[in-house]
Amino acid sequence: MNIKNLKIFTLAVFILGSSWACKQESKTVEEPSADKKPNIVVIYMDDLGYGDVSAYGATELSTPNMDKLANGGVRFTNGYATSATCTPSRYALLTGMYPWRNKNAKILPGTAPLLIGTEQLTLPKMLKEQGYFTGIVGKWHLGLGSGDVNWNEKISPSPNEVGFDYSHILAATQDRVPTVYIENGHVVNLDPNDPIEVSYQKNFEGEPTGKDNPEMLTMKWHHGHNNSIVNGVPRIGFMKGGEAAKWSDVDMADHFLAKAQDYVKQHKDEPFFLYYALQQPHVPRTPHPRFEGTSGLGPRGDVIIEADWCVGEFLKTLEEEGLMENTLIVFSSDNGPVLNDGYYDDAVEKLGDHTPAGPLRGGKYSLFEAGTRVPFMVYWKGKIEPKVSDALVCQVDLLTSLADLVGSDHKGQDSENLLEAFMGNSEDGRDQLVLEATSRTALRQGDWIMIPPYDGPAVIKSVNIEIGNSDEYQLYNLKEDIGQQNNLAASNPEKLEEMKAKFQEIRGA
Ligand code: NG6
Ligand code: CA
Repeated sequence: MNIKNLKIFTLAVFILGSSWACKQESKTVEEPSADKKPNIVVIYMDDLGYGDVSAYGATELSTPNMDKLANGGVRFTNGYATSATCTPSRYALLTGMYPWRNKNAKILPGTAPLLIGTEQLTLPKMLKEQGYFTGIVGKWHLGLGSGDVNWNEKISPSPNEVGFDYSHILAATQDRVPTVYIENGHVVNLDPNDPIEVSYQKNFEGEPTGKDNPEMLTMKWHHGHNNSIVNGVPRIGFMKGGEAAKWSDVDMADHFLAKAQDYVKQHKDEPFFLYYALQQPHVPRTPHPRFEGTSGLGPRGDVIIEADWCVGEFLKTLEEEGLMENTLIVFSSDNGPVLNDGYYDDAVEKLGDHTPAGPLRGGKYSLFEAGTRVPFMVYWKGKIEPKVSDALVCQVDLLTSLADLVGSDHKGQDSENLLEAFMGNSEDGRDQLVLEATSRTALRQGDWIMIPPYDGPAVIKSVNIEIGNSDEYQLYNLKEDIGQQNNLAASNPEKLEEMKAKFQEIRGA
């Protein structure tokens, strides 16, 4: 090869080489985006009932944005929280484990230690392992620290120690102290010269309370809720200091929405998981003034309209960022509805024809259906075909199902792989499900539910909800009797025995 030929040869090699490199490059750019893992968002409501969403039959209020998810995705008619109260449902959602396995999984005070062990498998940990950035914005209510939290220092362990890269939360509930936001373990806007103290045992000297200072209240308490007063609202628990850090109740929805939107914008280039846990329509119901009176149903209706608006704004952000086709969205609620949950807020008086539980019996705190059967939909633009599914699914199943989706082998202890049902490809859900309400449990199996006898009042008078207690076994066929009016325990002893045996097998003696 002479010099000239060598030059031509070198040039040819260079051109071929670089076009090959180019192909390689375009391949390496293309491939990850072809199997790019979908973003996952869980939008979780607090106390939203089966009948509170228009796509689930509500006629007295309209929830167009929730409906968009329900009517554009899989809308489950048999979708359950594990529990009829907040803490246990959230525990199950995040750990894939039945909450009754953990005796502390009950409604927690704001000072409770972290309920999830830092060594435990969690949904965000599983996703983190698969390369996801993970975040929570909103209500936590799973405890913080290891007991005796000093709110003026870094709070640990917190969501950040159980799988979340980012957290911006309220510690417990909107009606419990401390009434401050906590970001990555630090109270937001805390003035070190005005330290926060919190107690669920006794008041701090000289501090006003709902009980002793009714003249300071803008919202009256009905039962409980008569300790420290923040923004005119009497709360559960006592708090002192932290003036600059206290949240504004009417701005809470906007506050969490903005954090959720920022989170999406910041992490749009990596697969992300967001647990967006709204506070509505839990008490105290404090709609922003622009939503006041919008439902005609009083503050409970107004905050549902407000929450629906938040969902709409959040979806807009996903759309604007071009993320809709690559984001799977799960929408649900932690437990069923309650009207008067401790404040005089017109929820009962202005209810009109609205039926928060839809056709279901009971409500929050109840072993009857309305306690745990909740709005539940899965939406993924372009990937999931709209459909209504009767498959029996539970929030506890999300961990194992989403693990399958993202290529992880992890399985939650009680979490079934129902990915095909969640994607709308199959009507096969669970065979059975143990439901929990204030530490009592019942068994759903196929179309049937068996509620064992429990002591205690049939109705919690303060909230006016039938909670499922009876001296007798109760057995209902939910397909024929969704309102649980006909107890078939006496007329169908075989089914009853079969279910008692199954229940015992799962729950232990
Ligand atoms: C109850 C509260 C109720 C609500 C509930 C927790 C009283 C009398 N009632 O103890 O208002 O805060 O706890 O709700 O204090 S949950 O949705 O977070 O489980
Ligand atoms: Ca709740």
